[in-house]
Amino acid sequence: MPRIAQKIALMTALAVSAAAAWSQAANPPAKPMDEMAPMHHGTKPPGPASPLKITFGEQSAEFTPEKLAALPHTTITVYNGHEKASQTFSGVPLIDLLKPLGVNDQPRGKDFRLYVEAEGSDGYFVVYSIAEVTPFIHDGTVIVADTVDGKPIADSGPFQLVATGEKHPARWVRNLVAIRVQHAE
Ligand SMILES: Nc1nc2c(c(=O)[nH]1)N[C@H]1C(S)=C(S)[C@@H](COP(=O)(O)O)O[C@H]1N2
Ligand SMILES: [Mo]
Repeated sequence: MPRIAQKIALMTALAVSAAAAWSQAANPPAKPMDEMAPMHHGTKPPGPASPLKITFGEQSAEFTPEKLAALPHTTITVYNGHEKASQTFSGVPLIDLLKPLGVNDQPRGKDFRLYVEAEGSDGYFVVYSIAEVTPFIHDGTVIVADTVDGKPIADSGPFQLVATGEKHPARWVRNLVAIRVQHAE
């Protein structure tokens, strides 16, 4: 091989191995699922039971367990895909708590840009779209539950957000302390 061709071959080989090393560093091989940190769970220990605060713009309301218990309840029976068991929760439909703050329970047009953040005392929070929480649009039920199988929601209470139609209980926020209705930009 002429010297120039040898040089080009060597430089190409170096460049290829440098690129491989770079790609290895930038994209380390995926770890198996069970070695991954459970980043989807809250990090703080649950705080003391506090009232549930609901906000929509300037409007807000607070619910103690007694105040919520006095409102009309709905019962849903849901399958907990993690516990592999059916559970019956009773609680107040979320939309019934939002409506008095001015949230349209029959959304149209730009109303569909509203979404709900639901947060637990450990800081874990999830999002539901406004459409998902109103039976006017969605064939599902989202409640602020205060009992499960006829008993207060002990460790996960006093309130837990529970929804029908979920294959995993990831959006069932335990120790629910805040609901914020927000407008997507
Ligand atoms: N407050 C709070 N609620 C939460 C969580 C959390 O970390 N904090 N984790 C969620 C997730 S990801 C799941 S899978 C279930 C866990 O319920 P389990 O312990 O019965 O499986 O609760 C959900 N609700
Ligand atoms: Mo989860």
